Amino acid sequence: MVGSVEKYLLEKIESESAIHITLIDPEKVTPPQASRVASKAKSSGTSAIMIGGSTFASTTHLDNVIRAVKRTVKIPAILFPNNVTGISRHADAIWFMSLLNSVDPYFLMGAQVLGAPLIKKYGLEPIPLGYIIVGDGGTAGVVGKAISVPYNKPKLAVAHALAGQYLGMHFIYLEAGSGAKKPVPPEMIRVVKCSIDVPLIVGGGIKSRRQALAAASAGADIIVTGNIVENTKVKRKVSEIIEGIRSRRA
Ligand code: 1GP
Repeated sequence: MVGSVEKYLLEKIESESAIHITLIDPEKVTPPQASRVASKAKSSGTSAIMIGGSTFASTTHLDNVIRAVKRTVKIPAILFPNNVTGISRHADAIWFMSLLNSVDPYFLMGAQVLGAPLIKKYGLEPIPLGYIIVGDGGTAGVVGKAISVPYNKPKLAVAHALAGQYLGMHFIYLEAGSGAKKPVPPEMIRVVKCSIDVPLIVGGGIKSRRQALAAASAGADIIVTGNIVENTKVKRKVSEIIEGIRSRRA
């Protein structure tokens, strides 16, 4: 079963080879700031807005941030939940994700069981996602109790990604952690991409045109950036990343 947001993402990937999604951490913005970021990111060519953060807990604020984003841009708003508190009725879809290398069953299936009835009640589109923490892993790795896949073990990343695909996940996400000093290495992206048949998302620490180009050239279908929109030069930074992604096709 493929919903309308997932269909939109797949069609965009098909027509553009690789796309960009902007991540907004609700903990770091007011609703008007989120609205400004979404508007600038959209005009720079981002394909969707993801909303979530590793340590976020206020559903009221989350609701307000998403409503502000939805009032401003027409591209999909997709939840990127760290927990059941990351669910809002105002979004278009939710990455229904399992942290595949967590040692805590809560992040593998516990939070999902608690959140599923709410997703049904709100009519949110769930998009099944296998989430894999690699390298440093940052706050997401600590909060999610992940045994991170080292950058020099790409075959381990492949094993996790394949397991996710075989369990039925529609997308695989290699996460270096927000603000990671070193983004996911192109070699790891390449071997994972060559082994799976579902779209590959890559994020964490991508800050430049060159890094975006390297990730897209290695096979990332979706590149997520969050940190770069946390300064005042949103439009310029997002445009630069998207130029990098697009120059892969040039
Ligand atoms: C984090 O992959 C995302 O979950 C984005 O990372 O904030 O480093 O861009 P950055």
